[in-house]
Amino acid sequence: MNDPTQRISELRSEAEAAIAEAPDTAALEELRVRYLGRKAELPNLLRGVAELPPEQRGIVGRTANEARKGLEALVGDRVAALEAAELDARLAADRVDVTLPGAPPQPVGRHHLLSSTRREIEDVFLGLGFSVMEGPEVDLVHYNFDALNHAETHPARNRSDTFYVADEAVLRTHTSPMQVRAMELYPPPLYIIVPGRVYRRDSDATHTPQFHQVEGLAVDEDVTLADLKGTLLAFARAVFGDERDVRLRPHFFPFTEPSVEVDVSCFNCTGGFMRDGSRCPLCKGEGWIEILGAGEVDPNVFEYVREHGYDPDRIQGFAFGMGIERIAFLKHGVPDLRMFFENDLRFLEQFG
Ligand code: 2U9
Repeated sequence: MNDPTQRISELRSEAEAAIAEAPDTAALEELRVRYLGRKAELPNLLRGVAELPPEQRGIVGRTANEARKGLEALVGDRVAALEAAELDARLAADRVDVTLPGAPPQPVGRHHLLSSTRREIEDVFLGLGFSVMEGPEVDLVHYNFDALNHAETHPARNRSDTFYVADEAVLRTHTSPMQVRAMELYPPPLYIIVPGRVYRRDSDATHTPQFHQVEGLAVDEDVTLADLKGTLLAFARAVFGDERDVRLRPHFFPFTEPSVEVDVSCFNCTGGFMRDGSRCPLCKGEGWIEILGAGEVDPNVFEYVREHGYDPDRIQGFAFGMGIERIAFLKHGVPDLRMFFENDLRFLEQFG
């Protein structure tokens, strides 16, 4: 019969060569099963030692045992070496240099110029003690026109000027309906501003069918036109610069009496003229720029909310309204109102 010790040394050399060459721990595990596993030849030989002739048992048993132990040790060493190499490779690949500067900030969005202007206006009036309220964009004719003292014949009531969604409901043409609602909700004193989207059937270079307003309302026992002027002067200086002045010109609005248009002194020139003596293109040589409308709240408006604590013989107030587009347009020199709504990034990215 063939010599088992011969076969054992063949197996041992074959296994040693394969183990030394194993590329990774998975391959090594396969080799371990192939040479040392339950069904492998070497362990089988060991198990069959008892059936060998007695003179062979000692030498075959010893050789096989040595081979098994040697291979097991070899596999163990190789596993440790491969694991160390794999760890080194992972560490090299994952290496982070903590002394490098952090990742540069990713570009994030910014506020639209109309949003940042609205917030800027809100901040000014919050600082003056006003609260900010918002209202519905679809409102009743009662709140949009009737309660704001618009005559039955007022042209803004026409379907050619205003978007009606039903006989008695419109897309609000100003944010004023919310001021009436606010008076129904809260008794005087009331100091609020109402920013929001409004709608008018108008479309050209200086009018868009949807635009934004901030309207203000202050009602107390003794708020006068002088308080209105002081409030709007503080606003004009906060938005257009400390050097500004304001002037009031008589005007007409259905909901205020007296009514005024408010101008701010031009921030592009001196008295209407540029340094080189030419006429200022912004104020057209006037020295003043119209920024908003205002007035003392008409007592007729208070009659609609008298039962909520607004007795026109006891209280009075001022109101004002401005277009956010107009404020942004003047402050930043935007050449065309439509640019606010075209969503051209070349325009939008210049702000915020
Ligand atoms: C109540 C009473 C009075 C709000 C006012 C104006 C004058 C005004 C325009 C400015 C430019 C509209 O956006 S615009 O076209 N607004 O001139 N708004 S007084 O008066 C009110 C509001 C609510 C209860």
